[in-house]
Amino acid sequence: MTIRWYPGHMGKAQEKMAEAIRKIDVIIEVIDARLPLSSSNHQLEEMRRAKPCIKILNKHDLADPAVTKAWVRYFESESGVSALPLSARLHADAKQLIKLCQKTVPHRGRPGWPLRVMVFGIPNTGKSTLINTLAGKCIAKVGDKPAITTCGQQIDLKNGIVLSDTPGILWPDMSDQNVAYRLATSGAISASALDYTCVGLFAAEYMMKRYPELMMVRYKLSELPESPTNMLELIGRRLGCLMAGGEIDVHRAAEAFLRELRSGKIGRISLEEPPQTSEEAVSEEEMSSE
Ligand SMILES: Nc1nc2c(ncn2[C@@H]2O[C@H](COP(=O)(O)OP(=O)(O)OP(=O)(O)O)[C@@H](O)[C@H]2O)c(=O)[nH]1
Ligand SMILES: [Mg+2]
Repeated sequence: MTIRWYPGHMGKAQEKMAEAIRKIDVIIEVIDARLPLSSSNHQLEEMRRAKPCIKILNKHDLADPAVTKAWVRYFESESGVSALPLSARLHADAKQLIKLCQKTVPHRGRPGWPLRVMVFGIPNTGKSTLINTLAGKCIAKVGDKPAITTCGQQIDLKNGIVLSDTPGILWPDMSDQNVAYRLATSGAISASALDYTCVGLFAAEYMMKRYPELMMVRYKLSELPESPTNMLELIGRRLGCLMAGGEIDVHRAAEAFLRELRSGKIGRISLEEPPQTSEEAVSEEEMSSE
């Protein structure tokens, strides 16, 4: 099934943000640490007009730590970009971000000269959670489904920083369906725009290849089944997703599997790795020919 999801409020929000960015000093792009490139909005590059950008690899607590390290190196090689892995619910992590904002734009953050920060990102990456942690109170509505925030708001942190919360926006053209399926696996796409069985099969295939041990431990298997379909059936049996008559309900099994994967119950996982630089590719080739 082809995944497409671009509700009307996203286009309108993007137009407003492109205008509002003129009066912003630094952009925080909140991306998902488990799929940093697929969850980066490529439209931002044009919108940000060379303004500094801090990429927050959020939900760091759910991602594979070694892969996240490689992603930080990857993003920091871009001009005007810094990258910081964090968990938006942690106050200590939020403090680190405040310091980085102040270091990035040292000439602002004084009375009459607030440091103006826009928190930007695709749906469900944790923008509102981050704002609440930074503010030290619950100002922005948070929820475990995409498109919780549909219109922006400004928050004065009273420490020289003014934040703008924004609705999560995607892009109209989802021609790269691998990206769309990774987004759906992470929970960034509305359930109404996807088929759980298709996304569950995609995720099961990936997990069987990339994290076979985690799958075997979580679902108490001595070896992996032959196919992703068999995997979902096994998961359905383990989690009790049965129809009347005892047959496995694969749709419910896929939904339950995705819930476990998203919440970290299977383990810390990354859904993609940074593209290799040409130097890395050459050194790997040299090693394998030795
Ligand atoms: N494990 C984990 N969950 C997080 C983290 N940050 C946010 N979440 C959860 O992710 C879900 C989405 O968080 P929100 O803050 O509503 O995300 P958002 O980016 O504002 O979403 P939209 O408003 O829909 O664009 C919620 O269930 C949060 O509790 C984190 O660092 N780690
Ligand atoms: Mg929000």
